[in-house]
Amino acid sequence: MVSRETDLSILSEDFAADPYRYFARLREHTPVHYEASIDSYFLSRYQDVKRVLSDHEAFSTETLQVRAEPVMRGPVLAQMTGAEHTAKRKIVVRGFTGQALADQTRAIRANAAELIAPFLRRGRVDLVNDFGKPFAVHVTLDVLGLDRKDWKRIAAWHSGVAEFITSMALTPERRRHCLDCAEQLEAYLAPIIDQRRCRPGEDLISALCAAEFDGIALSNRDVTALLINVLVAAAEPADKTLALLFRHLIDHPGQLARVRRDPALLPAAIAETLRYTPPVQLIPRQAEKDAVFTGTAVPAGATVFCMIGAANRDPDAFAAPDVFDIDRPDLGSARSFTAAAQHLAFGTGLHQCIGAAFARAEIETVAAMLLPLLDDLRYSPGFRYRETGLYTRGPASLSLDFTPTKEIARR
Ligand code: 2IO
Repeated sequence: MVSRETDLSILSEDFAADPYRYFARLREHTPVHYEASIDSYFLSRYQDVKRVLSDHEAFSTETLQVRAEPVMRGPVLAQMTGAEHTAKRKIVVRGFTGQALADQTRAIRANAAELIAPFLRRGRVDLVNDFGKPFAVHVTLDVLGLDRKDWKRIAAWHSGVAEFITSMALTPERRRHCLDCAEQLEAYLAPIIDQRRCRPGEDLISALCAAEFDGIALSNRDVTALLINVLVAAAEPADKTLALLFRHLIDHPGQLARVRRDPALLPAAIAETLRYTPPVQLIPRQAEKDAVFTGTAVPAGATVFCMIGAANRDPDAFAAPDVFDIDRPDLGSARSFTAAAQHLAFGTGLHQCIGAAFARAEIETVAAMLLPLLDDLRYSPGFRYRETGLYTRGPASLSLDFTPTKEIARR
């Protein structure tokens, strides 16, 4: 199979405008697509992506040393293996399950109510920029026990960190900017970490400070890296997922009507949104030894990108993959937020997303709150839908008009 000769570049403007147009071609003709300018291989078939993510020995997360560590100011969970990974992952999981998750659900509701209120009478909201982005950051700050009044500064730093992780090529100026953001975020967190060590609370920062690995407390560097890791991972994909869910439901009025009538269908609608348009489109790995995929060799040491969007549309894994269908039997929505998920939006294997249950609770809670408030949902006149991003991808904006429900009009 010829894999190096192709006129398609994943780094081109055409691809960025609508990657979904190219996924079938990639899967069929160049399932191992080599991108020379960044010396990386892109895998688009479901089975190949699944294999790379499942075999963490043959395909390591070594890539994160250059892609994440400089802005995380230390090692992130996905970089770790063995006993260290198990122990530290457990600590973070505890911060996102059980009582912690119940408290977070309350914070999700409070933030959603507060942030949507100013838009209700107007009958118009940009679900990404007016609501989704501040909502995602507010919720994350509550989870970490950080002060919401600092959200704009933190959001700006977090964007710089996310840009570093998700860029294919950075100019020296952008690189400097991203590293600056990371340094400022680290400096902001340092006194807070010290303070939680002295006076612990119920938040995740205190839990990380109190935790031990091998009988030794986590260092400030470790705590900082895990905090920035959680901040980026929780905030970056959330507004995208929410906006994509609303987009698909508006485009499928029958399914929207059913979800309105029966909010118990929301988890299936969210899972199908994640399959159909995963907000995290790429997951990088490093081949630890020579590998072969459908006849194409990938050398040891190579960077391999798993194309989650393409894998989730593979007809070998999902029937009629290009149709948005909350009833699809092959989705198994009950397990779509667990290790048994068939879609790959949360990755799979050892490093599968630790925040999947939290993400579900967050999007389900906010969607269940918003839908009854926003009647007769439609795109604002003249609105042009546009998605951006190669690594993480979502709507640039989603301007919606709605009829305020009678109850709101009376307020
Ligand atoms: C933050 C890409 C937003 C993660 C990453 C360095 C590690 C890991 C992911 C997701 C989403 C981010 N990778 N979250 O793909 O923690």
